Amino acid sequence: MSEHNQKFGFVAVAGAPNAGKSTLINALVGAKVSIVSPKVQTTRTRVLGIALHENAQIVFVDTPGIFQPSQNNKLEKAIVSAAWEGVEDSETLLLMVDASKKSGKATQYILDHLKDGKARKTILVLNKIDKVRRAELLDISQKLNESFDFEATFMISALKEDGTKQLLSYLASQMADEQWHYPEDHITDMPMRLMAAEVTREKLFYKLHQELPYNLTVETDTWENFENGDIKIEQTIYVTRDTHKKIILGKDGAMIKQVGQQSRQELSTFMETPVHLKLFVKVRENWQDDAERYSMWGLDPKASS
Ligand SMILES: Nc1nc2c(ncn2[C@@H]2O[C@H](COP(=O)(O)OP(=O)(O)OP(=O)(O)O)[C@@H](O)[C@H]2O)c(=O)[nH]1
Ligand SMILES: [Mg+2]
Repeated sequence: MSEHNQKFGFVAVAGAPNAGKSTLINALVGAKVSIVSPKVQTTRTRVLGIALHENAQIVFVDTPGIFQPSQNNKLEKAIVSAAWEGVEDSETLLLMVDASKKSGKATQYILDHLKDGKARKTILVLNKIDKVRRAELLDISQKLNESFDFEATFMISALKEDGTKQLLSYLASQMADEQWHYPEDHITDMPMRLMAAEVTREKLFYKLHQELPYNLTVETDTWENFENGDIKIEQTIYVTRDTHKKIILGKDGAMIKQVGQQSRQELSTFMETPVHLKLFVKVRENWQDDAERYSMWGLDPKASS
């Protein structure tokens, strides 16, 4: 690619929890860079996913879902604050809406904030159209467009990759004439140790229920590259209560074994080499108060919103 006709830009993706933001970014990048789960609040920090389309390099900023954090919950406040930062920094914003959801409260909350902020190109993306009737879709689109001045509206299914190509080529056409910021083969800026911890956290999200997924965190403690190419990774799952530890271990350690197998498989595929993964579970009642636990995600433990 000649450096003279390169295009480049950042595009933030924001919306209510579970709207499908991470699914969309993975589809546009063409690889899994951000973990996905059926539960809300899966993404905890800003994740960059870098996509190429013709002469354009587009850096997508995945953000945690925006919601009203509970008064005394430090982690929730830090997560939502990271999401707003992603939005504030962006020149172009995709506002993602789950069109199959009845209540648009979270979206309205975000729009009200956007109205007060700086001028930016905001594009409405109605997602999950595979679950919604067309008439309903047009109705949602009309209502949202009446309440906010969107640059464009797209109706897509991130999961089925329906309409995602059109969205990507539209965004590419909007990028400025600017040299690429990343090498051609870069798909994320996330450090591998964090990425590996995120993969394990995703597997736990699928297996665990109720409040448990939100009360745990995963960290990569050691990472060893062997001469034969194999990788050995040790990770600790921090939980807040002994009962949670028991659930994660499962009967005779069956649960943690399954989680370990699934995570190891995905990591081996991703890194194209055998991965040996060892998981530990530790109870640390107040990990949500440890500044150290936040720094690996680049989250601010003192965030106030
Ligand atoms: N039917 C359908 N499901 C979708 C679509 N896009 C995403 N999903 C599902 O919606 C759920 C949430 O997807 P995520 O990509 O994790 O959503 P998110 O907006 O990143 O969520 P948070 O990180 O928690 O804010 C997952 O179960 C996805 O498989 C879609 O187009 N159609
Ligand atoms: Mg997400």
